[in-house]
Amino acid sequence: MTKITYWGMALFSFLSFSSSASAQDVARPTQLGLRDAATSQMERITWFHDHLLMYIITAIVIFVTALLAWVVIKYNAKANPTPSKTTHHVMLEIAWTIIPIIILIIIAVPSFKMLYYLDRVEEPDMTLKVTGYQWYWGYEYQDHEGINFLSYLIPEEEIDESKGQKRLLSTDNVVVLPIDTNIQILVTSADVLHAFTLPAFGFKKDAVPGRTNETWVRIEKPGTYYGQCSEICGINHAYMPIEVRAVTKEEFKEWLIKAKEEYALNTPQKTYELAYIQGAQ
Ligand SMILES: [Cu+2]
Repeated sequence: MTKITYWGMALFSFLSFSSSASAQDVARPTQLGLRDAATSQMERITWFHDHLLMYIITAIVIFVTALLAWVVIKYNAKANPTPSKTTHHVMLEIAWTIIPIIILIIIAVPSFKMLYYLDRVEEPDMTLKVTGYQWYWGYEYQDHEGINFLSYLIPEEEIDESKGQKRLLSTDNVVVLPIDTNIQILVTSADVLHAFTLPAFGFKKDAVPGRTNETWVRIEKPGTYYGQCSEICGINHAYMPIEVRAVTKEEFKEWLIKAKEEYALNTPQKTYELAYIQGAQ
């Protein structure tokens, strides 16, 4: 095989691999960079990292490396036997104070804008309450007659790959959410600290007992997305994954009808943390 065909095939397999991975959010072997964004939040985070920070840090690294090389070559004891006695240089001191300040302002302005954007949404279309337990997640659809269920990891020996299930990531009860909807997400815990994390959605929120943390998402692409608890919470910390299926609004309505029957016997989960916070306000 010629070299050109080999590289052509490698490129082709890379391109087809990366495009097929967007429907299912799983980390890829040898992956570089962030996961494919599924929400407007993650798109902004990706832009901030890939198109702003990356250019700035690359320029700084090249500049500092070149400066060091220049000093090593030009001012070593052999090349420069009688060193200069200069200790102050006003212009240089002003420059190395002002330039870093300008760089920090260039980073800070879009960074703060994004933090406020990610923080909360004024009028959410629906609310999902997430509760962390040792070691599973509880979900409550507060606007949909309180549909609620618990979600456990599917054990490795029961994983059915023909159904697209993934080892250590698939759960028995999947969270279903509609796309193009502003979804408020309330995160709390019933026992110890957990963290609710979904890389493709661009959020990671601590689940704190007795406290309700808030975030929101607007999912743009239908698909299955996976996340994991991201706060060491005990022996089964690695075995409480999050599986979210994003569907169209019509499919979500259909799912609600089924879910109401399926989870009808579930009693409401402990909501005292939320009641406490609301009562205190
Ligand atoms: Cu946990």
